[in-house]
Amino acid sequence: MTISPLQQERAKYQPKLPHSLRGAVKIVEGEKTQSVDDQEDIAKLFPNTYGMPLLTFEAADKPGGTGPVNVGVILSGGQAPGGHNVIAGIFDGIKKLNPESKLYGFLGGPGGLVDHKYMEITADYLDAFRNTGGFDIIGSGRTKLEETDQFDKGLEILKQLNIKALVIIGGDDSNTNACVLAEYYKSKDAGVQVVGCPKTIDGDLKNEMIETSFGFDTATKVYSELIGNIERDANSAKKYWHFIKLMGRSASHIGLECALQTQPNVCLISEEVAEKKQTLHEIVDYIAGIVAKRAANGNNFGVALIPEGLIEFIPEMKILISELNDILAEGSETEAEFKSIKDEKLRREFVAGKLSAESSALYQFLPAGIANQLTADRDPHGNVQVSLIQTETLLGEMVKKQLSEMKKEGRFKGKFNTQYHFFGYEGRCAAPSNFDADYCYSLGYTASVLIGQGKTGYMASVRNLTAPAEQWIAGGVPVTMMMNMERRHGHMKPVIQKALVLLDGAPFLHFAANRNKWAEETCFVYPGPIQYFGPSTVCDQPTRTLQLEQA
Ligand code: FBP
Repeated sequence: MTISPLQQERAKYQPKLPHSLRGAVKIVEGEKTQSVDDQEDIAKLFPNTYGMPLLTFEAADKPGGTGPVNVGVILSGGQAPGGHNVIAGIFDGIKKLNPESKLYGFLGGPGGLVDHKYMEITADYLDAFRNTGGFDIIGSGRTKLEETDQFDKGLEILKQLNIKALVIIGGDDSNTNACVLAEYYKSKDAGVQVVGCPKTIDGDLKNEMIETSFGFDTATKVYSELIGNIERDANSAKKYWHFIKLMGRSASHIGLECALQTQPNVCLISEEVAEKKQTLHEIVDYIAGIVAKRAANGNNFGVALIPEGLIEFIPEMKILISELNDILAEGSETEAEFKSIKDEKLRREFVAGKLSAESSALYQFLPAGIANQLTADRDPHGNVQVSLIQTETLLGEMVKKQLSEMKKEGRFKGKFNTQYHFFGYEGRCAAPSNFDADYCYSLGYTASVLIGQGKTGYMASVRNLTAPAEQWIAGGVPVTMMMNMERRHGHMKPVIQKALVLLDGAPFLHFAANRNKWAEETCFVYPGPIQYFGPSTVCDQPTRTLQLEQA
């Protein structure tokens, strides 16, 4: 197989570990924990794994040997840079516990456990994946491990392979399910520990003990490089407004981090839109106002960042989408009537006539293409597929319409030409930055220590991340500590709280204090590509979000 020169050099990179993980490790037990909310309910649902103490690792004098331990690993959900290093950390960690230990990977995500699809990860096989992006070492998938018959099916193969511990690398939902699985196996005395690792480029799995999810650092650096390149192009040609949608299913952490790195003219934050109950009109007005102001200064160009999840945070759009879901519900009379109409304009008129007055007005205000999209793209449950809506085009087209009105009134005298982009998949499998390479390896290594100590229902935690890696604090957090009860599909369920952008947090406040200047002036910053070799000030910097949070 041909590998790039960078990959060849990168294969030699030895990820940095916290001091406490470099030799023998001692576990220090902290206070007993409580869930963030709904303590009584969560305690009842997790009688065996609730209330466990926080764990911190310290360097020990004597190594504590164990017998060989077989471990299984699963990659769950969307790809995030660094996943291969988590697996490398687990592998090296359990081999250190005992060289006879074995690591099995379940193939294609959680489904691999249920369907008994697995492979042994050997040293030779693993070596080619060290410090590389992607999840292709064993593949990933979005099957949800929720049902007891899935757990029982999984247990069959775990027993067959003599696996004593399972590491689930995933986001908030996958780690919630990992905890449910830990509780189930413990209640059955199945002899299988379950440990989680915090993954997602979206950055929305974080709290006091999990400072960031892995992959966020690399993905935002890749997007920021691309945004910086576009900013420079915009500033050179001075003839386009670029509307860039950025991945992040719901929270706007990615958009905010990229804005902090690149200082664009506009960056919308979904959480703020929801908090201020902004309408689509108001958002369009806001952007059009900035375009007009810049045009008045002779700057007919700019860059606007739009978070992927925005639509669902605009209260009136949420209502419209839910009404559309009802009108076009699978098998309903209205759906049949809608489908019998072939002409798109007539279809739109039909839908507008069925909506409430407010939603109908909003629906008719949308560009025709977007209105069509809202009734065309349905998921298997018949719901509008919000992630497929081209929000960047929606906003760009609406701003164009608004500016032509303003032109008639003499409030806009410039030009407005647009380019549209969506950055998401471009960043999910990038070669991990030094930060992610080190952080992921440390997380995997931490998981192996938790396994060696017989722990279950814990998530690997590595903190103090703005300090040099040797000062990072490794340990374990009981997953139940991060939980509360939320309504999901009509039922109250225990889940890990999703971390949205905090409007009183330092990263947002810094952005809010500067955005007007960035809007009117041209303050672009061009971060350039991720550097893997060179001065630490360039190669080892954590995200601006982490720096501001921990300043
Ligand atoms: P995870 O939450 O599983 O890490 O995935 C996040 C994400 O990358 C989102 O940013 C994006 O909306 C989604 O996955 C895309 O999913 P898919 O890979 O299924 O297209």
